Amino acid sequence: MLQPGQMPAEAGGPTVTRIGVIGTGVMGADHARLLTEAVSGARVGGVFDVDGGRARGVAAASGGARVFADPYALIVDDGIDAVLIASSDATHEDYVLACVAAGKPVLCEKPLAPTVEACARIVEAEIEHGSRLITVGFMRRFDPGYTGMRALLTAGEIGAPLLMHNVHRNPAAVPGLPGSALITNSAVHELDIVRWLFGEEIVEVAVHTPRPSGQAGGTQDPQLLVLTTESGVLADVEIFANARYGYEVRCELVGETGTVTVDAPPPTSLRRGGLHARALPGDWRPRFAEAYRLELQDWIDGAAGGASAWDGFAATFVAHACVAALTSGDRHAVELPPVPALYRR
Ligand code: ISE
Repeated sequence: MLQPGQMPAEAGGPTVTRIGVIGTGVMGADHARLLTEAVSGARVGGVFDVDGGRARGVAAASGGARVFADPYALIVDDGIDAVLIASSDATHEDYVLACVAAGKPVLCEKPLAPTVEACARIVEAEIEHGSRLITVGFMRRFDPGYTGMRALLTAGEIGAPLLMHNVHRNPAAVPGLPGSALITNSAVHELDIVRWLFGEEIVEVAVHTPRPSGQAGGTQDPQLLVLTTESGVLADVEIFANARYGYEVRCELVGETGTVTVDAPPPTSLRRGGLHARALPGDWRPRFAEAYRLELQDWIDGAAGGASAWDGFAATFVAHACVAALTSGDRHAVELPPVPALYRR
């Protein structure tokens, strides 16, 4: 039975894991490019997309990978050792369950699934299988800024943590997007990072809303989430999906004796005409390029540093508590079920 540290490899040749990529849109294409150009020990073995032309384009760019007409055929194919799922969120559950049934390691883009019930079914299937096959694509866990912050916190450099201020901005979202999507699609990263950074659960959430931006096309945007952890750390998250000026993610952790800041300043900046300017990316791919690369390499190496199915369940569970808090305007207690034995560290 496969363990996270035992990625299968092509028989007889060099150790190369053949990855089947399901979903070749923005994220799937980017993952396929990284697997081809920037990750060692792997290659794209096959691709599937509902848009056949898009799949063929990514297959050609990946050195001639096979194009599958059926995602389930890709999953069970003997020429595919492990599967990367980057299709639409609603399809994740079926594909992940099929990977578990086939006993193949799977990296599923976040969210693991859109509902708490679907995430619970996935966790149950993995427990039934008896060993861990699922990794969830919370790539910030590999971002050098966040890993540096965690290392300083763990080393005691800033004393006990008290507060964390997070900023998460996108230039533009689809007009008419429900306010809940800002939480389930974007802030879910901070929900994961808070659990990972402090190594404890979020026990209470509240969502505050200013008047919506006139640029947001009717969406409740921005929002301010306030998360309370088990030990009493408060983390606030500004989530602003129509900030217009660019993509930006940064945060500051405040401890009893110091603070740690995560930002991603490009190495080049311009001073001219009384201004000091630096470029901002248009979306998350350049900002988290190194995090995506390290995440994939960790997965291919079987190092198991990524988020587990339980982490995916927990993030969706807390996200839905935030959505309830957004709707009611009240604070919501978050009571996660006990961690199953398979996921205990
Ligand atoms: C997007 O779906 C992502 O996952 C990005 O990492 C996040 O920063 C962005 O807000 C989401 O829309």
